[in-house]
Amino acid sequence: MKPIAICAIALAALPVLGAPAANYDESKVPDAPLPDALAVPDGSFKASGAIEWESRVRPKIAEFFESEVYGRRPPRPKRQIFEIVESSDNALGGKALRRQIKITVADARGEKSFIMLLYLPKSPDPAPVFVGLNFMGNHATAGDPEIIMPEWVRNTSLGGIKISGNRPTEKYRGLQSRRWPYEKIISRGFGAATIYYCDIYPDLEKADGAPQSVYSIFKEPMNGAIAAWSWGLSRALDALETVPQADAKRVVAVGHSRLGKTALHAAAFDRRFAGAVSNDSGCMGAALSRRQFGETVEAITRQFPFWFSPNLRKWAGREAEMPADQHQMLALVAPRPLYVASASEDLWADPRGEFLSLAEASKVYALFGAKNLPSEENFAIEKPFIGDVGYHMRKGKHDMVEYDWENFCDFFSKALPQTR
Ligand code: GTR
Repeated sequence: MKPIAICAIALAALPVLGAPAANYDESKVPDAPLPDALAVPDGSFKASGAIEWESRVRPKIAEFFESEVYGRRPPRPKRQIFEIVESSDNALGGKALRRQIKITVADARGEKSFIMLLYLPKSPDPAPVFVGLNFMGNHATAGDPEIIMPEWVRNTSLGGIKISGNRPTEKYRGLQSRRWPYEKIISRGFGAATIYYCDIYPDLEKADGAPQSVYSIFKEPMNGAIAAWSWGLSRALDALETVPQADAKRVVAVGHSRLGKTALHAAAFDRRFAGAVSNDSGCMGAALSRRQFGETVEAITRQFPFWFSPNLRKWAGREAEMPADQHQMLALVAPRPLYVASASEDLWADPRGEFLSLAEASKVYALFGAKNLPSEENFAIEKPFIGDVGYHMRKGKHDMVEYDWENFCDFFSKALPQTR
């Protein structure tokens, strides 16, 4: 394990100003017992079957995560319009259909629009679809010259190209295509859809983008970027429901890192999603907070307070007292197929904590009759576990690449119903 540890220190996100140094030493992980996956947060009731868990435990867990962690998810907007603004039946070298759908959402205080990019295989039956947000604009996900650029992008720097003045650039076209291997996904029989995350809630990182976010269309005050991004995935699903070649009953929410936290949240709070992939989602994603390994509640709420409910801050350093931990968040996806992926050098996201969390959440899957569930020996580099839930740890860094997608496709090809 030594080389991994050395790499992790180099790789770990820069120290968060004012936060204690991150722990990467397994022997220093606190010995804090996990809340029972089958029980309500105050432990006063434990489910002995799936129906009891659904009716009595699940709502209390969801309530905890809304009030103490992510904030309340915005409601469905009063009005929505879906317009195909660009389409081709001959995309990706003739192998795919491409649709670009403008989604307009409107509520009491105004409206906002954003574009969903969608590729679908050319198949006689409606295809299952992976839907996820992207970090750099739809045009950064593929070299395809037809992809419409967003109007506003966050100032950032990628591949030596610096964005300033929030203006998108052609130079970003395809720059993150390794994270979106569309041709591979299409060849496996899946569609893929994406929206630029800052179109939903600008992630200014050093300031709160709420005023320019979708929250501005609602009368009620709301906060928490992850809840807003997750709401954006639900709007993507609404749009997919209008596309005849997409099977809206087989849509899987997918995301990497902060957008992996988002994908998990979307599937947890919108049960129309047929499943979820949480890739390298770490702290307040798949990883167990009680381990305080890598990123902690203290670090994340100091650096990114506006991703969450302001209530989360009060749990900083008090993880062991939190009435629920992230395995219970994963369990909100049950019994739908769930895939957690880690990367061996991504210690900031705590791969072991992500794996153990899935193993604990599996107890809820077992209540629903699942038998093929992970155990300790499945925490191994590049030996994917494809059972009633899925897990792999890719060798390497914090990222989402073709290897990850191959395994997502393997898992969901088996786990989703074959046809609608
Ligand atoms: C990091 C943050 C992580 C993860 C990551 C990302 O700085 O600490 O929780 O979300 O950003 O989204 O890339």
